Amino acid sequence: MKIFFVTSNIGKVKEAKAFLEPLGIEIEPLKISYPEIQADSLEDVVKFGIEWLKDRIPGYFFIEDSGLFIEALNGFPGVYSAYVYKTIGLDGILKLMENVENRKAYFRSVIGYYNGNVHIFTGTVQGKISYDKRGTHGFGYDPIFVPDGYEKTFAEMTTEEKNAISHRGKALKEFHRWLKENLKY
Ligand code: ITT
Ligand code: NA
Repeated sequence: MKIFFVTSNIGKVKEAKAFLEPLGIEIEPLKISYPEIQADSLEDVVKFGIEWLKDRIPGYFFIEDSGLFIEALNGFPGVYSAYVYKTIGLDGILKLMENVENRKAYFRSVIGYYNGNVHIFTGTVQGKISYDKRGTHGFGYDPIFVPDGYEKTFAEMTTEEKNAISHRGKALKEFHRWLKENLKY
């Protein structure tokens, strides 16, 4: 089967393909920008995005909204992660975290799939903000995020290594389990 993944982020596409294509699900990226509302939750952003997109996409599709939540910053950048990444960036976050001992943070991913109805799948990974940028793989905040149980940042991991433990990998796993049960492909 083939499903559309509506996103402007090629890093997300790479991860979704690496995860789903070996399982027989073909991903067709679609770069259509949709309004991302200022909401309190990633779920609301996804649900609003689907409502806007559903009559504009010729087939089943999914979108994904994700964010980095830093404990010492009361969950910032959270739902503002994309905007913060483009503005103050990794250096800005490291600066805010200077002399902060509590490095705890988590990533969260919310996938919304539309097939006539909306289905939501989520994943979380706990970790820590590093003291400097490390690694060249991945995208976004990967060079400053060290998942619990590891010394490496996400940017020092291969796509497969990251997918095995990441927020997006977990959401994709739930999504795949649902597809398998419901579509019998
Ligand atoms: P879309 O078109 O799919 O919305 P986007 O890059 O705008 O792509 P989001 O709205 O979900 O993505 O914003 C999430 C922000 O968090 C964005 O700056 C990403 O770079 C970052 N991010 C999301 N997942 C990440 C991951 O796995 N590793 C590092 N940074 C991540
Ligand atoms: Na976005």
